[in-house]
Amino acid sequence: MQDESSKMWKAATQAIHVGHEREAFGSLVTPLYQTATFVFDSAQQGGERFAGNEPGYIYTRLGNPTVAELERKMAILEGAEAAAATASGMGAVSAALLANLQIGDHLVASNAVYGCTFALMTNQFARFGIDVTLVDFSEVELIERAIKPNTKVIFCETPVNPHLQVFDLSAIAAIAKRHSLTSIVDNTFMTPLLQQPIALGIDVVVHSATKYLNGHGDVIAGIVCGSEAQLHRVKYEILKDIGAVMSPHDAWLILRGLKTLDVRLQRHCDNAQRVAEFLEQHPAVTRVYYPGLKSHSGHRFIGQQMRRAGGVIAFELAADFTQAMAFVGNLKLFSIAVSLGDAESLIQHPASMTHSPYSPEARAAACIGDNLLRISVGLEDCDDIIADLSQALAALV
Ligand code: LCS
Repeated sequence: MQDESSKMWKAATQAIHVGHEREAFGSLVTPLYQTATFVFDSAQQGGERFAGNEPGYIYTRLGNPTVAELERKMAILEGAEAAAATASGMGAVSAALLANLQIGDHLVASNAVYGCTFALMTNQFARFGIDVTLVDFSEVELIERAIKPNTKVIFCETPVNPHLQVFDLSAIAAIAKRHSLTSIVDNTFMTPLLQQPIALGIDVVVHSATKYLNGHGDVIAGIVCGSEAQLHRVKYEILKDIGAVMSPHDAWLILRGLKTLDVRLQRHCDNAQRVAEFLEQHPAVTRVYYPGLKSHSGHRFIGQQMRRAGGVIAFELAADFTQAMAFVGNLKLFSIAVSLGDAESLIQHPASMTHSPYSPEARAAACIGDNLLRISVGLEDCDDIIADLSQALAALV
C-alpha cells in the first residue's frame, strides 16, 4: 500500500498504482486469487473471523484480495471512503438503491435513465412497495417539488443514456442535503477521471464497470462507492445476502483495464469530438446529441462538472425506421452491438435495444424515436471511423 503521498498523485497515476498491496513474491501485477473460500488455521479462528473479531478473508462472496484491490482503487479514484465491486452495473444500481430504501419509502429519479434501471425502478420496486416519481432532472425545481415526507433517495445518471443530457450535480446534492436524502449518481459514462460526483456533494456513486473502467468488452461488472457506513450496508447487508458480487477474475481484468483508462479516455474523447462535429454538418443528420458540441444543452458543464464530453454520441437521421436500419447495416467498421466504452466502435438503436424496457409512452416522452441511433466511438483511427460513417450516410442523401 502506498504512503500518504499517493493521495497527491494525479488520477492517471492513481489509476495505475493506488490500492496495490505488496505480497510475498513482489509480483508487479496483482495476483489473481481465484478461490471460492479461505482456509482457517483452526476452528476457533474461523469463528473469530465470522464474529468480526479477527481480520482476514472467509469466503469470496464476503470478500477476496483481488476484488478488494479494485475496491480500494475505485474508492480512491472517486474520492470515496469505500467501494464494493458487484456482478454487473445493474447489480451496483440495485444494491445502492436497496441499501437505502424499504417498503413504504419513496424515490425521486430522473425520467431519463438506462432502460434496465428504468425497469428496476418502475417494475420491480412497485412489487416491493417502493414508490417512485420520475421527473425531468434538467429542471431542478421539479426534483424538489417531487419530494414527499417518505422520500429517501434521489437518483440520476449524468450524462444520460442515450441523449447525453447533463444534470447539475451540485444543485442535486444541495437538494438532497436540504431534505436529508441520500443522493445516488450513476457515473458510468464519465468514470472518475472525467467526473467526481462525491466531490460535488453526492453521497453514493455507481458504475457499470462493463464500460470504460474495464474498457475491453470482456467483462460484465459494477462498482458502488460512498461512505464507510453506506458501503457497510451495501456489502454486508445487501450484497452478502443477494449475492451479486464480482468474480476475482473480472476484478483482475478491470484492474488491468484501469491502467490505461486515462489514455483510452483521451482518445475516446478526441475521436468523439471529431465524429460529433462531422455528423453535425452532414445533411443526412438532423440532430446530434453530444455535450462537446456548443449546440448541446450540457455544453456549459464541460470543464466544470465534467472534464470532457466522453465517447458516446446520439444522433437522429433524416430517415424513417427502415432507412435507419439500412444505414446501420451499411456500416463496415462499426459493430452493431449494445454496450459502450470498448476499443471497437459500436452502434445501436435505443428504441428497439437499450431502451426497449421503456413503455412506448415513456419512450415517446423521453424522445427516443425510431430515427435515433447511439454510437460508442472506439479507439480506432478517427479517419477510418469518419470514412465509415460517411459512406453509409451517403446512401441517405
Ligand atoms: N448504468 C448505465 C448508465 C448503463 O449504461 C448500463 C448499461 C448500466 C448501468 C447497467 O450496467 P451492466 O449491468 O450492463 O453492467 N448500459 C448498456 C448500454 O447502454 N448498452 O448495453 C448495456
